[in-house]
This record gives sequence, C-alpha cells and structure tokens, in this order.
Amino acid sequence: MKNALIFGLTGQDGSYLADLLLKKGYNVFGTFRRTSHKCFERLEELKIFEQVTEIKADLADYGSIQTAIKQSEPDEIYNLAAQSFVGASFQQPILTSDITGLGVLRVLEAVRENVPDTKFYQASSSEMFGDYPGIKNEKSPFIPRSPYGTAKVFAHHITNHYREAYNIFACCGILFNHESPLRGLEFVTRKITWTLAKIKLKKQEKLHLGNINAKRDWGFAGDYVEAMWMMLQQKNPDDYVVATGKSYSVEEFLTIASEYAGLEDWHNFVEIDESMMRPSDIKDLVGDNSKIKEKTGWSPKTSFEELVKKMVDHDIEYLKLHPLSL
Ligand code: NDP
Ligand code: GDR
Repeated sequence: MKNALIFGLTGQDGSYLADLLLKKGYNVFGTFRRTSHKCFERLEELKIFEQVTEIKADLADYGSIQTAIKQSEPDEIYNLAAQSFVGASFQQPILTSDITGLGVLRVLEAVRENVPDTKFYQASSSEMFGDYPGIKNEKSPFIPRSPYGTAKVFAHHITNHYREAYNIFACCGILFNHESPLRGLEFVTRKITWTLAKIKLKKQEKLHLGNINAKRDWGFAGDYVEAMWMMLQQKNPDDYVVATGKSYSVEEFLTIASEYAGLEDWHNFVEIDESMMRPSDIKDLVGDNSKIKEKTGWSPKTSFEELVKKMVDHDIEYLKLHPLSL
C-alpha cells in the first residue's frame, strides 16, 4: 500500500484528490492549518474525513512541513497548498509570495533533505501566462499579471530546478481553472451558483460581479485531480498543461446558470460593481491539452454545460437542506 501526503488537504482539489487516492488504495495523509472554525467540511461532504490522517502544518513553518513528511513517510507528495485567490493577492502580495512561492521551496528543501526519492507534484497555474495571446501550451512564455501569478512562476521554476539539480521526480501540472460544487465561495463560478440558489429561494435579491467579460477555460476539479495522479505514474517527471481547450466568458457562465436555475433574465438582478475589478486582469485563458492527452491518455470528461448544471443543482439542494446557511 502506497502512502500519499497532500499539502492543502482541506481545499477543493485536496478533497477530491484524497477521495481519488483512497479509491486507488493509498494511505492518505494531508495537512491542515489551525483555524478558529471548522475546516474539514469538504472532506465531510465527500464522506472521507474518517479515512484520512490529518496532520497540522503550515507552509510558512519549515519544521511543521518536515514533521508532516517524516510522519507520513510518503511515496508521493502533492503540493496543493497556496493562498490561491488571485483577487486577495493584490491586497496581500507579501503573504501570497511567502506561501504560494517560497512555501513551495520549503517543501522541496524538506523533500531533498528527508525523502529525495519521493515523487513530488506542484500545482502550477494558467495565471502564470498572463495575457500572452492565443492558446497556451508548455512552451508558452510566462508574463504573470498578479502577485499570485508571479509567486506561481517562482514556484514553477524552483520545482524545475530541483528536478534538474537534485534529480527529484518533480512534476508541475499547469492547471487552467477548474471548478466544482466544492469550489471556494469567493471564486466567480461558485459565487454565481451560490447566489443564484439564494435568489431562487428568495433569500437574496442582487448578485454583484466585477469583470464579466473575462474568459476562462473551465473544467471540473474531479477530472483534474486524476491528471495530477497520472503525471506521477509516468516513467519520467515532466510538466503538463491541463485544460479543456475551450474558453467561456463569465457572462456566458452566468447566462447558462441563470437559465438552468429557472430564473428571469439575469440583467434584472446582476449589478456590476467597480470595486470588484482587479488592478490588472487577464482577458482570456485557454489551454492546449495535447501533450497530456498524448503522453498519459488523460482527457477531460465533464463538459462546460454539465459543470454549470452540477454546481447549480448542488447549491439549490444544499441550501434547501441547510436553511441556516441562508
Ligand atoms: P483552495 O484555495 O481551495 O485550497 C488551498 C489549500 O491550501 C487549502 O487547503 C488551504 O487551507 C491551504 N493553505 C492556504 N494557506 C496555507 C498555508 N499557509 N499553509 C498550508 N496550507 C495552506 O485551492 P484549490 O484547491 O482550488 O487549488 C489547489 C492548488 O492548485 C492551489 O495551489 C492553487 O493555487 C492551484 N491552482 C488551482 C486552480 C483552480 O482553478 N482551482 C488552477 C490552477 C492552480 P485552508 O483550507 O486552511 O485555507
Ligand atoms: P481566477 O478565478 O482569478 O481565474 O483564479 P476567479 O474565479 O477568482 O476569477 C475569474 C475571472 O472572473 C472575474 N470576475 C470575478 N471574480 C471573482 N472572484 N468575483 C467576482 O465577483 C468576479 N466578477 C468577475 C475575475 O476578474 C477573473 O477575470 C483561479 C484560482 O483558482 C487560481 O488559484 C488559479 O490558479 C486560476 O484560477 C487558474
């Protein structure tokens, strides 16, 4: 039985990945941070909380990273931990750089010193490409447009460096946006489906949004964690773009979600709020998934429309069952 350690267990991807690895027969360990409130809601929703070993660790704290690694004796490490919200990275650029950038170096140092033969996955991001035009692949240049994107570029390069210099089996998955019913509420897709559910249940009247012209290549998180695992099963470590190959605007997401939820024309309840515009934003991100398809056989299974419906259905059902969340 293999051991896997997930940094960032409590997040969207950490929860889906833990579920996948348990189904594949792994012993799953994962890190969480001390918080003043419940942080295992996603694991509970997937009904896997009891099957995972939770270890307290913070990417700011080298000692706790080492302890997590020593305790779990991992065959595979997945680093999904990050300050992952691009919007917040403009308000907290130093914290974002420390956790999303330097935090990865702390994990790599702990791997090099303690378990150099362990396979390592780093969660790189399409945000690294910024507004570089056209469909992006593994060779496209990085021109980040946010403190978050800049920190991810550092993390990507330092992971590549540890692969080359110390022969560590390290892979970077350059993932484009992926969403799910477990997506954080501040990200635009989940903010839309959650608020539409509240409007449908007559508990909210307005939905405030920023730049609805932005286009993103949106996939389903459950499909994307499979790509992470597949990368680490290849003979040689490498970097891969993970994407669907199509982008849609926030407005298109909103239109399909509102129609599916059975709501009136969204123009009647959406307000564009200037304060939600970012100091710089990326217009259109779309990825070329041919390398991962060819080398690993991975491909996305969930269509954009299926994804939107899955999220809308979940949020309406969830709010009906948990009226206190309203
Ligand atoms: P989430 O924000 O849902 O999860 C992030 C995880 O990191 C949470 O478990 C969070 O813990 C943890 N974390 C935050 N700060 C620290 C810290 N200082 N020390 C240790 N852990 C910390 O993100 P996703 O699951 O969506 O994304 C997973 C990874 O993939 C991230 O690195 C993200 O940047 C990257 N990524 C995501 C994409 C997407 O579309 N989802 C696309 C491309 C890359 P807590 O629950 O306590 O906050
Ligand atoms: P993103 O996701 O920045 O692409 O980062 P987000 O959902 O936050 O924004 C997508 C686009 O929607 C626009 N937008 C809004 N965004 C939010 N959050 N709230 C709003 O009200 C709103 N209105 C319009 C944004 O300006 C943006 O253009 C995600 C994260 O998961 C990162 O961790 C990951 O690396 C990238 O995807 C790939």
